[in-house]
Amino acid sequence: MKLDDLLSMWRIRALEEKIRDLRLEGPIVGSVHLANGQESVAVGACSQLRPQDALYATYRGHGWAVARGVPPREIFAELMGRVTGVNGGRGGSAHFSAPQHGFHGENSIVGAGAPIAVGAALAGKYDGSRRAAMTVFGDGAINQGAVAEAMNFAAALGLGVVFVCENNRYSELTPIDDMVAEPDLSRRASALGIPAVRIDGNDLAQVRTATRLAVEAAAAGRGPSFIEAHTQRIVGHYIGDSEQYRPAGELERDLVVEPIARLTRELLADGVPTESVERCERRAREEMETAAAAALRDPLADPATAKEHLYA
Ligand SMILES: Cc1ncc(C[n+]2csc(CCOP(=O)(O)OP(=O)(O)O)c2C)c(N)n1
Ligand SMILES: [Mg+2]
Repeated sequence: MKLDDLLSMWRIRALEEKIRDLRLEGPIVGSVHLANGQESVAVGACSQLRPQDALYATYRGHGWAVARGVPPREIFAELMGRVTGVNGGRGGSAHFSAPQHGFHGENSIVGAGAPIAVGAALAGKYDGSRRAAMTVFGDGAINQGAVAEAMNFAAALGLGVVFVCENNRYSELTPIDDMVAEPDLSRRASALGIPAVRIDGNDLAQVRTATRLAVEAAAAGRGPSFIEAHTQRIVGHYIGDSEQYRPAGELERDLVVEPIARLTRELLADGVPTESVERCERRAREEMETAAAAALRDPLADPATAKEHLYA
């Protein structure tokens, strides 16, 4: 079970490290945001979602898509503008979606997923699906008006929204202490009447428990929940970020507690053979190399179709 979790997190890490290489080598163009170090939040939260539940992610969403079951080959192809991409190469790194997997899209507008998830939960009330609509956003996004409005509306109408705030302590290059006076972000939700918890997002068990309770509440018609998951990104905000803003020693500390290092230590302490632990990384990297190589062989999307699927 714990080995499966390690493999799931390695799949995301390996996918994103391959994406980084392809971005630096050229086949991927444009702005790319990686979530190295935050994998446990995506893996733990998505493990509790049911097929009918809807997830709304951000530009830092590749791992959430993988955790929701979107095939890596289609993600690589999407980021490389290939016709076989999950959106035919139109969405790219920050804007792809796969509703057939309950992955209703990334979004580059900070905080914009929250009101959309509220709409999905409202629709779920009318269509009888009682879907949980999960929206994941960052500690910076919580200061967006749209997020506050979405939380209040969900609370007032008792809608089944699961608000997941990934608190990685930074909004782009700005540390959280420069943005808020109250470090406990969950109090924003409590103040609006939403049950809220703060958890260690590096601990898969805590992520699973908090999400299970939130999804159960949504499915039972008991309204929204808020989860503040403490985490860290161990790479830059975007590929190319020189990370000058990091205080000395911070990254070294984060590399000790980040979820893959943490679970690896736990497994070895439990007596799981080193070989079994190392096989997870090897297997994940092999899978991603194969998926990326296949996507690279696929044809580029035809520019003549660029205006298809556009609505204005
Ligand atoms: C409405 C809006 N304002 C500003 C930006 C520029 N921007 C892109 S990412 C980002 C940081 C958001 O930080 P956070 O919500 O903590 O998420 P993280 O990047 O840490 O995952 C900002 C300000 C944007 N994309 N959209
Ligand atoms: Mg952040």
